[in-house]
Amino acid sequence: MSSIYQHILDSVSKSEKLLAVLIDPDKMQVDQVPEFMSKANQSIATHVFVGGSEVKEGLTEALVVKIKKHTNLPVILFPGDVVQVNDKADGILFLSLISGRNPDYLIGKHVEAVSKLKITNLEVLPTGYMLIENGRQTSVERISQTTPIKREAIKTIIDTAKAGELLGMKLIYLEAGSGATHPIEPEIIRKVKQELCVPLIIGGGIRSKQELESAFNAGADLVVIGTAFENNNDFFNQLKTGR
Ligand code: 1GP
Repeated sequence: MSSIYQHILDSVSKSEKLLAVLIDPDKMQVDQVPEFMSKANQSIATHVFVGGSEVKEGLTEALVVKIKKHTNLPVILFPGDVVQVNDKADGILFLSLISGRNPDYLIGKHVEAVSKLKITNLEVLPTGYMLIENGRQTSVERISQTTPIKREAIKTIIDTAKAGELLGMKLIYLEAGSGATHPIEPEIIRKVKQELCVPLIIGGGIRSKQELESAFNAGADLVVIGTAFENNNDFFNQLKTGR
């Protein structure tokens, strides 16, 4: 079986767009998983991301076990903290918050995670994670105690993304924040994509098929959506396979 990363690269080379459904263990109960995943399986979703900003120990693992029973999609941890690392998923976004200057989120938490990662078979995906200002404080900003990059600071956004790539990060993730009032602007996506060789992930505040397509058209290789699936039962119907 090809690796998660190789599959992403293959998709990018074929211009096939990818969609990750984000499940926050703090917001989804284990008994809601079968129905939710049945809808996800019939949609254009290609990945399941699992993670949240503040999740109690053990919740993520239990949820991942249940998700794996109900889908063949790759399940990737998107952890807000080391307690969310577990060996039941297929991979992990090993996120370095390169938009911020908090050493804990640049390298500290990663050092803490190593002893756990060494005893798992998780595919580790080194990811440059960048928080872009969205008009209000996001939980990533609050917990990491970092300042997002201003939307207007296009050069800083581009150079930060490129620095992440040059440091060897295999993915760059532009984040507006969960539940953001508006997604990352297509213009920012377009300009960052032009500079990057590695795949580009976009997430935060995408609530409609039109916004999803706009992100894809601007150059997003993989889009992450969480809140819209939590709040709008019909959203999966709009994203059914073949539509
Ligand atoms: C959050 O980018 C993800 O980390 C998804 O955001 O919940 O707004 O879709 P939403």
